[in-house]
Amino acid sequence: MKINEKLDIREILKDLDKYEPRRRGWTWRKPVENLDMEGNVYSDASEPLKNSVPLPAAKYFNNIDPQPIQVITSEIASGRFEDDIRRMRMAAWHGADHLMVIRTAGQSHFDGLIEGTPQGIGGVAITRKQVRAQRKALDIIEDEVGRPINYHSYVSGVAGPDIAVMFAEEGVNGAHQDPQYNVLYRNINMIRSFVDAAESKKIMAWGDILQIDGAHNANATAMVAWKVMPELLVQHAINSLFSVKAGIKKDNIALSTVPPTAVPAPDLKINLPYAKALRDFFSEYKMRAQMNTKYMETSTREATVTHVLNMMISKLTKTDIQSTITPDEGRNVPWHMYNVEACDTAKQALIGMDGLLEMVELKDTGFLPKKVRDLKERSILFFEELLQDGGYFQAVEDGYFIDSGIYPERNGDGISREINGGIGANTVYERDEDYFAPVTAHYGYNNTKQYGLKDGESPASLIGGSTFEDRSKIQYIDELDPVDNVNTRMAEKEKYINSNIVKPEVEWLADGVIVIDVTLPTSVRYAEAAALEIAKKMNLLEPEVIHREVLHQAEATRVQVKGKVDFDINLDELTLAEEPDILSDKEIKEFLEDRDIKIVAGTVGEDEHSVGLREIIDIKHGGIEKYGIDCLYLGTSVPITKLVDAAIETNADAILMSTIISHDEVHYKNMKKTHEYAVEKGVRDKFLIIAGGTQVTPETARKQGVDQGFARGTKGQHVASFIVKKLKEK
Ligand code: Z97
Repeated sequence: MKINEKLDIREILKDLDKYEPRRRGWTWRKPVENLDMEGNVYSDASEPLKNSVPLPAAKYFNNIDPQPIQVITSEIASGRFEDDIRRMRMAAWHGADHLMVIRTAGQSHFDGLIEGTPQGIGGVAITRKQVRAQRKALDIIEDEVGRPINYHSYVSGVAGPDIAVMFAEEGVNGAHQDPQYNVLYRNINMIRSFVDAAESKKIMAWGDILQIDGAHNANATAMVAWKVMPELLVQHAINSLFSVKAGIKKDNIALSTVPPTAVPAPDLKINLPYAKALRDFFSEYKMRAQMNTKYMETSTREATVTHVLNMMISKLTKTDIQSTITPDEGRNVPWHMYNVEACDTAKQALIGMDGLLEMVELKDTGFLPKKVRDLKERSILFFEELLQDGGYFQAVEDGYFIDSGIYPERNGDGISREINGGIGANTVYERDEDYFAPVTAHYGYNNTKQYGLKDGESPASLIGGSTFEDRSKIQYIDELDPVDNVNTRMAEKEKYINSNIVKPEVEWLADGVIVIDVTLPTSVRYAEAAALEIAKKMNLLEPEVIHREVLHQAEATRVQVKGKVDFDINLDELTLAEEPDILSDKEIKEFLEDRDIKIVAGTVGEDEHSVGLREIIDIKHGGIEKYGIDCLYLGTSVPITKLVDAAIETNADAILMSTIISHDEVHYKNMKKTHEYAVEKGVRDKFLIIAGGTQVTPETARKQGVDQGFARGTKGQHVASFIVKKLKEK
């Protein structure tokens, strides 16, 4: 794969029936002690990437891209897996190594594995084809960035064990699995859910799949999210220990933690003690932190601040996986740019807090430990009461969970499910005497001894291996739906695939969506209506307001509108602006290090506009002084003869002449005169003549005999690069 080429989705789909995942299991980042990047030493960094997109400010640091120690998650599931693959590549380049595929359709609603790749409504269902295509694409992407990428999805619903098997077969590396999720949020029968979970977890243990629980859903569902803190500890405990008993190693059990509140509440005062209590109780397990979607609105700014505050807590309590939720969750529009921004936010914040725990520590007296203890006590009492009252199933039936009172207070509004009710009720049967399950990973009794299985042998050996050992037994079904499948979807987009015809996109190739940002001097309701009218006048199709922000209720409102354009752009018909030919600061400095370079400079003719030239020179504005170039500034309205004579006298390497005034082409005439005077003096080859000004066209300047012309927007780096290049040529 060449880094400057697009992923060829058709190539990925080719021979998918023969694809085999190259590894099983979860991968953590590799820490590097005292990683040194350009003299910056990191305490909590992991191995750098082979290829990546560094943060914007990295250009001042020779483009270093330090990677934090935490795994970074991005959720990508726009509903079209072929486009999601492209976004996964973008996210990986921005530092994500845990890519989650979650469907808005609700996988739990399906009672079996689905074949083919139906797009579905508001999301795709999990299918073998889609999982295989994405894992195969991630193999390519992980080679490209030089770090393993964990692929993740969800094991839930009555098809949970089937999905777990498929995930183990297909090399899925992480999955949510928590029977409490089925029970509380999907009303699936609790007995069935726990039996299925035992089986699923056993399979996940075989597949070395990292498991994330579902406790965080209580934060998003509860009326008052912070009040469920004590029961969250209980939910985590139930699932974690269940997983251990089913055979998952603790290193592969991650708690799904979510800060229970957000600003305007006093964020850290509530969220930090909670995170600390979790860390104390579950010190042997991994923590995965995610933002609280309940408090996520459409403001990217607000979501970003919440994300950063949350990461401060992650850092203080040593979270292992940092998830990035984007404001998309607030408006339900997953877009490329928000995934990428959220990955960058995580990377920037975590690297920014590198070494924090070497400098500060959490206090062990006062408010924090008091709060931590209070939470722990409440959760223990919750658990004890649950046991006294007949155990977990009874407690759920009695509405213990997702109650809006902070335990021991109860408001009687918890979610209640009947022990014998819900989807899949009464579908659990005792195993028969001669029950026989010759499969590799199986929970409980499978009666293989009577068929001659010896201790330590895989039960599947009795049938020559199950699909885990013998992949030829896997049934791969490509597409069942002749209308809604990846081939028809791609055929519709043919014109845009690997072609020079482009159209804007936010989530799907050529979806045509763009966003306009409008500020109007009026109140919200009028601003909203006016913004839509503006979008229509701009010929945007299907305009829709996606964000509004009061700047002042009478003075102004900011509105974001999304809409579609229905035209294409042909890249072959574009004229590209000349690219400035610049060297990096490091290259310039290295070249100039042992050389004494001098320039003389002045505005010429009768031109008193000195600001532009001063900024090219001045160190404060990033001018050429910063590279150690000796600058002799002769002032304004300098005669050109004086400039040349000074250059001769000081043995300068270049003249920098500047003019803004351009009436009667005086700026070009002065360039010509300078060149000719230097020729007349026999010194033209002794120094460069560089001319700048707002009205200068480089090409026309060169025609006057000077070495180069620089126009509006020129920075010291451009001029220094030019000087260095010319000196190198010499
Ligand atoms: C996250 N943003 O990253 P269905 N099992 C568990 C879950 O938490 C979920 C499902 C299954 C969130 C993901 C919420 N979690 C969103 C423990 C979903 C999904 O496809 O909705 O039926 O199941 O954790």
